Amino acid sequence: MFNLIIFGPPGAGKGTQAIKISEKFGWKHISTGDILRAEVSHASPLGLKVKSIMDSGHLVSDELLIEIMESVFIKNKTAKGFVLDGFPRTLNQAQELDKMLLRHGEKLTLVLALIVDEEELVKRLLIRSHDHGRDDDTEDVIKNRLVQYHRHTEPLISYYKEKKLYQEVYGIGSIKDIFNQLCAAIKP
Ligand code: B4P
Repeated sequence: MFNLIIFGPPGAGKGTQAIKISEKFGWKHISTGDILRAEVSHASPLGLKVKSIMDSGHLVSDELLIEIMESVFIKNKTAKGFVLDGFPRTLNQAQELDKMLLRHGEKLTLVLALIVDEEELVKRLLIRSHDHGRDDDTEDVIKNRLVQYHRHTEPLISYYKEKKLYQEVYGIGSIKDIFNQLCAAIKP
């Protein structure tokens, strides 16, 4: 099983590229952002609990995310591979992911990080807010999402570098060129 993480700050293009990679290699795409947004749109008990957290740009609790991840993993255990998009976002999530994979006789294969400067990130998310009206794509919330990224998610870079799983791809340019660079780094 190929277990790939697409890593990067909000707006780096994780979702965009994760969909393309999962289609090309036939792997299961897991976007925690999409899972949470679906719960919000169905107004499920979980959705009602996380809506205000997401709308403010904060991170949803590790416990909830780890629980969601394990249940999706178990449901898709026959998959040839996973593309994790938006998870893990904290050191605790990363450690719990390692433990979960181990419990199922698996391990992480590769972490591919999209490198995009902050000015471009804000620009992209503001364009998306105009096109799709996502509740967390307003300027103030985008700023908070970037703060949360630097505070909680960026430390994962050294975590994965130490494990020799981490590789960077420059994330500015055409979606197709970035996709080709990501594919070149994946050796199933
Ligand atoms: P996510 O849904 O993961 O949101 P994201 O980081 O903003 O998206 P992404 O980087 O995938 O950007 P995209 O491809 O769409 O999370 C949303 C919220 O959910 C979080 O703030 C948090 O509250 C919660 N959450 C999710 N996971 C969590 C976890 N593990 N723990 C705790 N909380 C969690 O690209 C952005 C835009 O750029 C798009 O409009 C796209 O069209 C455009 N784009 C992409 N590539 C481009 C390119 N090469 N050039 C120009 N534009 C490009």
